[in-house]
Amino acid sequence: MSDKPQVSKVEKIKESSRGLRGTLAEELVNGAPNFEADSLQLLKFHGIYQQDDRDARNRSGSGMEKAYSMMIRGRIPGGRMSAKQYLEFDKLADLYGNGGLRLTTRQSIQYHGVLKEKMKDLIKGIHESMLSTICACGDVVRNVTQAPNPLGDAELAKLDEPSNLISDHFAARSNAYVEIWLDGERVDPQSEQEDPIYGTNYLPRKFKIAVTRAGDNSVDLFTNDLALAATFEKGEITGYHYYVGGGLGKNHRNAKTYPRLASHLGWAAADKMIQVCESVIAVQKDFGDRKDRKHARLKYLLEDRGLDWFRTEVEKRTGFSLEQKPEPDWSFVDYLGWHERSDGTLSFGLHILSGRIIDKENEPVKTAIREAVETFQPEVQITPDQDLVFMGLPADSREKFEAIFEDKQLAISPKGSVYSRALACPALPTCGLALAEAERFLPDLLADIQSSLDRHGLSEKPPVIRMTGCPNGCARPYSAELAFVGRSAGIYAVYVGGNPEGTRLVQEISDTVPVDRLPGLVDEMFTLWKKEGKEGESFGDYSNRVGLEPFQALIAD
Ligand code: SRM
Ligand code: SF4
Repeated sequence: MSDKPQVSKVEKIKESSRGLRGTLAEELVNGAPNFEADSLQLLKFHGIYQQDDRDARNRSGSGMEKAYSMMIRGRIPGGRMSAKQYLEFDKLADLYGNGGLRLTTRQSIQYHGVLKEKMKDLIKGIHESMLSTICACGDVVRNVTQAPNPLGDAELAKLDEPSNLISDHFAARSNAYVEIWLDGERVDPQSEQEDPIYGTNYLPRKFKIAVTRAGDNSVDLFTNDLALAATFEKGEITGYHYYVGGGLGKNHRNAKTYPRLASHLGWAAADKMIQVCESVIAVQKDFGDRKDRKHARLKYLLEDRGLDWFRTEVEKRTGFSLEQKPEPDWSFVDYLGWHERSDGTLSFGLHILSGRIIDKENEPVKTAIREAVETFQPEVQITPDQDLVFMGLPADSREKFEAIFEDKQLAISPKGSVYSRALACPALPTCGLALAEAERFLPDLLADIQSSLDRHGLSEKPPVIRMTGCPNGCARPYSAELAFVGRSAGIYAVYVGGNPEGTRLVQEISDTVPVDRLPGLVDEMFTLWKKEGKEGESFGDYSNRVGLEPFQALIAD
């Protein structure tokens, strides 16, 4: 008989957690700076990761205590916030975090550096702003992403409702969150009704949902477990195309783990939306791998059993067939800069490199954004590219808005063409899984890449560049045109061949490129693209057409 456990350790922790309670309430007040190992798994369901400052760890060497703090992530469907909510989030960062906000690739906001004793006040503050952190992490449906709507497009505005509905419907129902963080009345877990969606073991792994309009890929929908692409008639949503089984995480040199783009499941009428979502999630809940967390995402179920099997299982649960309509064509929609909205007001899409909103010496970005929000009281929307769109600015506000930034010597536009769509994950020093730098190294790398583009006369068609500190793929490197993924300190895997629309995966050139070699390598790749690229051909399309060999030869030289 095999002595292998039937389910992973995390499964047992969830199962015995009494509705995500565990010993969190007790540990919260035990005076220690950190939580116990099992509790770290449960904290995620409440939107919290325990971290320690990796720089401090390096400085201290072995033997010294880790500098623990928490990362706390909001649940903000579609990244939509009122001015009041944004200002509350801004204030909470100063009161309880490290003074900064970090916009994420799923249109949320993270606080870093929150000490254990401040967590409760922070979460209460978020709750008072009518948002929460529930299910922002954990084996549940995470923050729902949604196509940004800078123009006040009436159809895109119709997506607010399904996004909110999905977000609410798939939030865990346990009273634990209210009890632990909001001083709510304690309920006996035994008397609590079992979660109708998640039961007691929740999902096998995290589950990500995106909502967009058919054709608008500003949400990178193919990287989601489940994506809904709305079709419209006379301004009303008629139904959704469903895509399933996208996901990016992999491990270096482990062929059993891989990124995968979502497959088209079919189309169903709008009134069937929750039924289809519930059915897709139920199939993953019933059949997803609960033994091996590296094989537990929906994408592996799709690969192992096939799309037809999956569709049959979904249809068994819905009781109707999904229509096989032709798929939409996809494009990326740019929302940066000034735009006139349908109601005559303006929107401004502010590029924020790696989504980091923090005041630095001579760069008071957080203060400037706060001042702009206080002055104009706009609604804001965080984008899946870690940027911030201000919406509903008065038609005559442009000069005054720009002056807020100019007075502080802050650029209002991206530094160069390659910056607008470039992404990096936080990596060091906060991310416990980081193998190499990403966000902190991106500015230097982009400066080099921009000057290469300028030198070659290619700055009009900059590639989509993304960088991560490990292969988990948080800044979506595998759907970029050119990507750098940390392998170990100072060593990166380099990928090419995606496309600007985000509908194709990259391929790896090499996974042992030293960081100092990156700028030169990119410049040599651009030399080939300039020489051999067809008229108007993007870097991603060019590199996909010619294959890996010419690029690998550059490394071998
Ligand atoms: Fe992520 C884990 C940051 C979007 C795939 N991700 C982490 C953790 C929590 C590290 C950890 O587990 O200890 C990172 C915290 C770093 C820090 O210090 O803040 C982290 N992920 C992020 C964010 C903040 C990156 C960013 O630059 O914005 C994004 C937060 C999104 C949100 O608001 O919910 C973020 N992560 C993503 C995405 C992109 C997406 O969802 O659109 C992916 C790839 C898509 C996917 O899920 O496949 C992604 N994160 C992962 C994985 C690999 C999952 C896998 O299936 O293998 C991990 C590790 C894990 O789950 O074991 C991970
Ligand atoms: Fe951390 Fe890796 Fe995600 Fe970057 S990609 S935030 S290093 S888990």
